[in-house]
Amino acid sequence: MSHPMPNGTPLRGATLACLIVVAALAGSCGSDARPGTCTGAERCACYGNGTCDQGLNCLSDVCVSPGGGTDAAAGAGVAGATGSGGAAGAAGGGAGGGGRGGAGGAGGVPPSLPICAGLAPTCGPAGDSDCCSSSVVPGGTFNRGNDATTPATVSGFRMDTYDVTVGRFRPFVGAYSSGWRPAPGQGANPYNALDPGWDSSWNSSLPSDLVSRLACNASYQTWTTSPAGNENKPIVCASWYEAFAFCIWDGGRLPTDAEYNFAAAGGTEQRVYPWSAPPSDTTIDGTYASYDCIADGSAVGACAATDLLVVGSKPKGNGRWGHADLAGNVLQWMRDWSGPLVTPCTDCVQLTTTDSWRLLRGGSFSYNASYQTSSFRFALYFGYDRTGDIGIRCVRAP
Ligand SMILES: [Ca+2]
Repeated sequence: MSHPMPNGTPLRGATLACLIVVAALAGSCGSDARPGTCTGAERCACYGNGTCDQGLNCLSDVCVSPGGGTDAAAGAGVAGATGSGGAAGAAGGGAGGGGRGGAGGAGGVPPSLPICAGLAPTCGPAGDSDCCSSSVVPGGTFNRGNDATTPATVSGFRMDTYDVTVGRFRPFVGAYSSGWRPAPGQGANPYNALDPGWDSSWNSSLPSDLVSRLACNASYQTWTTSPAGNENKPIVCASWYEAFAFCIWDGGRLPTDAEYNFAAAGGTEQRVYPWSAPPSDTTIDGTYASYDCIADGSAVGACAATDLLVVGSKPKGNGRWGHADLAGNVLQWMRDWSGPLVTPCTDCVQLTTTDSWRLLRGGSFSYNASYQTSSFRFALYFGYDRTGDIGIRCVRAP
């Protein structure tokens, strides 16, 4: 598989200052609200034994609704509370076909956790883990690219454990095909006041024939019109717009370059690879990640669809906070444009571009070891934005 070379735009001085938004996270559940009043929308903490009230499920230590109906109601309720629901919100709730459709209503604050409603826990090396699990990445200050000249501070966030699977993408395709679209402003980074979130002008870049677009590469595409053998593989061939739309529909957003770098580097540990222990250790082989097209046991560079593995196949290569496949298997779209690093950086994101290159991170099954480091950044020119080794990973409120 070939790609244009990573964008070589050199670093340059600060052009954009980032602001910190000290915003109360919507729906946080005060301790006095427990027990007995958690509806699934407040992100109440689970009890110490991993249980919740009222039939809610404990997902990543937070109580969430097990069903779509409750979440749809919760999403509508939050939208109403903000006073900014509207026609698009009605469209989101009506077309979404369940909780996440409701969550997508305009003006509403999406639930902060992915909810695998109706999806069996089939991910991970044993095929029994929640495909929508996520874990908190605590905030901190670290050096982007393991370079002391480019520090950044990120606030705590939650990142999905796995790349978005075909099975997880399937209900999104259903909602999308029924007309669901992101509402303006959704998916904004709550910590960055400059991030406007979804731009309504981007709707024109969401194709009406999404399903046919997902067949972008006869060898590597993973989407199937009905569930076949790929449900636990990463969805590939989605454009940046579709990736962002999915994350919004799922109650999250795309990660910033700094956030993904932070997670892959183990924050202040400044790991060379996501699994490096000690952090300076440069060990990489096929037990840590799918790269160099060796995952199927072939010779280096003998690329085949069998190198694109189900998510979480290499737990030995998990990152500091349990995230799978932060390097290798598929690349992931970042929220940022490529170009100069934003400096200084506090919850920063590159929101402007002069060359229309979008940023990706994470290496892929086809790239060699040097592309799997936590420092590696990659970019694609818009218009060349669907490949068989680009996937999706979402982040969300902690
Ligand atoms: Ca191979």
